Parts: sequence; C-alpha cells; structure tokens
Amino acid sequence: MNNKAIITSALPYANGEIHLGHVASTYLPADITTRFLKLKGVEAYYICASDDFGTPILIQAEKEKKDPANYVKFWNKRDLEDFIAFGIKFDFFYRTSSPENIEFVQNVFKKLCENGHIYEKEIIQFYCKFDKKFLPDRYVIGRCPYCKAEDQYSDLCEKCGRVPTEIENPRCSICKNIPVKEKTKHYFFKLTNFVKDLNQWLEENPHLQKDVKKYVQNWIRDGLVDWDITRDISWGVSIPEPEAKGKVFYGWFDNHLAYISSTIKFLNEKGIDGIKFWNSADIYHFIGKDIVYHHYLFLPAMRIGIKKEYKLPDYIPTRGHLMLQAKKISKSRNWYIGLKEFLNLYPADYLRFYLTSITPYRQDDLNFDWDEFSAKINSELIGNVGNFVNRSLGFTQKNHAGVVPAEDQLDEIDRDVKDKITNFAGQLGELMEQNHHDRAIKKILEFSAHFNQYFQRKEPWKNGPGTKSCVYIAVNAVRSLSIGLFPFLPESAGKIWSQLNMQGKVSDQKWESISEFGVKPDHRIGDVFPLFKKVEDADIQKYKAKLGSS
Ligand code: B3M
Ligand code: ZN
Repeated sequence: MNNKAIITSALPYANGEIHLGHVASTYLPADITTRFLKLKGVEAYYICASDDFGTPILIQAEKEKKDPANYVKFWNKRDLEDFIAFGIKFDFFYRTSSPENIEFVQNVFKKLCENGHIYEKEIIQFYCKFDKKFLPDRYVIGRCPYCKAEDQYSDLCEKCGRVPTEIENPRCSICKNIPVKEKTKHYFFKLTNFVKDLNQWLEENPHLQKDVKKYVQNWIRDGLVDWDITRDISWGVSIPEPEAKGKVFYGWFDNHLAYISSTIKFLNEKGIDGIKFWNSADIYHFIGKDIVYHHYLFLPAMRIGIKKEYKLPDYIPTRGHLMLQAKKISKSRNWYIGLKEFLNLYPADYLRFYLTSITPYRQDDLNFDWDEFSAKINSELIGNVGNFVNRSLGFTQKNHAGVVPAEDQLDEIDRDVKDKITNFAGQLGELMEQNHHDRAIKKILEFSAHFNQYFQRKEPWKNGPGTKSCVYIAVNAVRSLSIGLFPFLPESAGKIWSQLNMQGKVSDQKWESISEFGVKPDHRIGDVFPLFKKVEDADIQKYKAKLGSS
C-alpha cells in the first residue's frame, strides 16, 4: 500500500441541494475510504470542490434572476454544510471557479495547443436574434425526435433519456423565439490522438474495475470523436486566445482539472510540495456511472496530452445510481429526498449504514426503500451491533462496578472468539482495500452477531467459572468494533469509544490495533447508554406517503 493518497469525488454542480442520489455512489464511499486509509497510517487527503461553470448553471441563475457568481457561491456553502452534517470530512472543499483553477485550466490549454492536441473548426450553432446570443446545449428546447416529447433540451431528452441528433421545432429557452443557425469558430480537443495511450493505460492499470474497463475499451474500439471544448457563453473559464473573445471552455474541460488545482493549493499552503505529492501518491477519483466517459477518456487523455506532468488516476471507483422506491430520482417530478431533509429525520450514521450496505462495488443501480431502511436499522444496526455493545458494557457496569476484570479461565469457545479478534483487522482490511464496503459492513455484522451469541452462550449473569474471561473478551470485542466501524459510522464509533472510556480519539487509532486486546484488566469504563433509537413504523409510513407530493 502506498503511504500517500489523494481522494476526490465527483464535483457537485453548484445549482441545487445535495440529495440522497448524490451521496450513495460517490461522497460516502470516498469518505469511508479516506477514513480507512488514515487509520492505516496513509497520508491521505480528501479533496472536493463545487462545479461552478456550465450552461445549466448559468440558465438556472438567470431564471432566478441572480448573478451567476453569487449564485454558485450560495450553493458552494450550502453543499458543504450538508456534507459536513452527513459526516463527510473533506480535507479541502474548493471551487472550479477559483483563480487557481482558472489559471491552471488556461495553462493546460496552452500546453495542449503546443503539443498539437487542439485545433479550430467552424461549426453551425443556433443563435437567438432577440437575445443576441449563441444558444448552446440547454438554451435550445424543442421536440425530441425519438419519443416526440415536447419541451426537451437539445442535448438531452429527459423523457426517454436519449441525446437528440437534431431537436425538432427548436426554440430559444429564454425568449421562446425561433433561433437561426449561424457560423462560429470552436476549439476541438483531439481525443483521437490518444487511442493508443488510452488503451495502454487501461491495459496496464491493475486497479481499474474490470467491467467498467470493458465498456470503455469497447467505446474506443467503436471509434472516438474529437471533442468540442468551446461554448459561446459568458460564464466559464475564458479561452486565452485573442480571437476567442466572448468564448469560454466547456464545463467538462475545466471541472476535473480542479481535482489537481485544488489539491496543489491545499498542499502548498500546508507547506507540502503539491505537485511532488500528487505524483507520488495513489490517486482515487470516486464517481457515479453516468460520468465514466469523462473520467476514463477525457480526463486521462488530457493528462497524457500535457505529458503526464500530473499522474493519471490509479483508482476510479464507479458505482451505480440510486433509485428511490424503485423509481428513478427526479428533482423536477419531486421524486427525491434532500440530504438536509433526511438528516432532520434520522442521524447521519443511519443513512451511512443503510446506503453502504446496499451499495456494491459495481455499476448496478441501487434502490432506497423506506421499509428496508427501517428493517435494516432496527434489526442489524440496533438489534445486532447496538445490542451487543450495550449488553456487554451494561453488564460490566452493573455486575463489575464498571471495572474490566482479568481473565480467569479459558475454554475452547473463548479461544475461538479471541482468534476472531486477532484475525479481524486483516480480514476486514482486505475487503476495505478492495473497495468492497458493503461486504466489509457485512463482516462487521457477522463479527458482532458472533460475539452476541458468545455472550448468550456463556451466560455471565450466572457468575460461574469463566465469567471474568467472558466480560474481558466481550469488552475488547466492543473496542475492536469501535475502530472497525469508524470509517462507516464515525459518530457512533466515537460514542462507543467514549463509553469504553478509552484514551484519545478513535480516529487516532491504528487500524491494526483492531486485533489487539487494548482494554486492560482494571480499566474503568465510562457511562453506558443506548447508542441508537428505534425507527418507528408509523413515521416510515408517513415519510413514504409524503414522497412525491409537495
Ligand atoms: N459536476 C456532476 C455529474 O455529472 C459533475 C461532475 C464533475 S466531476 C469533475 O455528476
Ligand atoms: Zn431568445
């Protein structure tokens, strides 16, 4: 394992609130991995930023009659607040519209030009004579040529999900007049220059997911197309060429460069050489499956295009989309749950537990189901983990005056469960390193269930021979659980740690110490209280009914 790592997750567009669909596949897994790596002693930094530029954002800001710069500033702040409430701990959260990123993007463009990867071409674009504007992407609405749905964007039909080649009955989305077609000069990135290098990188990188890799290799085989990186709008990184006045870069040209520019700024300010660190670290970009194309093709091609001054990613963990009650999440149809709204109902750890346990390390879609959420929290988190922690610590408090006894005698069963603790750090760590967070959670549940049975079987309340060993072992298993749970449920892990009355913070422990017997005889534990509160069915039915109606 590399002792340095940079972790990023897809940058949220600064144009609306974070909802459950955003967090399941990217922010939460990235946060869990970062917390794990830190426990492993890796110098790991989790870097993110708001994605501030692009046509959809400009349109939204105009609709709300706001200046785009103020508009994105608002969402940058709000998004970060929501992430923090969810226990997502970025080391740095910046923005794609930062001066550092703008300068960096323009430099990358110049280098790509020098290296022969950019060319100019005249194209035909819609133009609105009333607004005196070119109309890229979402500025044109019309009828979808495939499903005939009205009022669809020219670059995406939200009804059938296809990308229209040419929208029917086009209109300007601002004034609804019919646009004309005009010539404009655009810059293109020669993606086709990189077929060989991309194939080689895909082939040689051992950490990329196999199924995603296959996909991407097929795209390359079917033929890549050069990429129009220009937009005739005012909101974006301006193109540093005198003849490109009034033109900006397409949002996907600049946004992923903020992974690098934000990291460099953050590290340099810490007194660390940012570029050197980047190039010697493992690089992780956590994404959802809808942006595979951008992260497996554009992003590496651009880094190769500037002669790999910045290392290519080692890991691009890609996960599927979250559905809600088996239906596609849609903000316009009000079929979504805002993160903030959810966290007003339940603790962050409930959601972190549930989402992790239903999210495999694959591209399959996932489903948030209120009843399943309630069942999992009540039976697994509370009935298993909460119960074991509470009964062993409660028993120690009540029957041993809160003082952990020394082992008296050990039998086969005791030795067997002690082995479980000794092997736990390695077994759990292996799943974490392979990015299988769902399986790791399952392993934790198995561990806890096993110790629950052990406690039950040993019947320490009868106070027979071996009781002291049982209490000693059980309390130590609680300690192991606390550290193992920390990446997933940081708040609850902290509570367990303080009920154990251990020194320091659980976040400062070493992963390997999961397998140590760190609670010594004569140690006095702290106050014991239930970790979780049951999810009530009446509430769940209420929330279910509310969904989709506003
Ligand atoms: N802002 C959001 C998305 O398409 C987009 C990600 C940028 S990552 C560099 O999911
Ligand atoms: Zn118009």
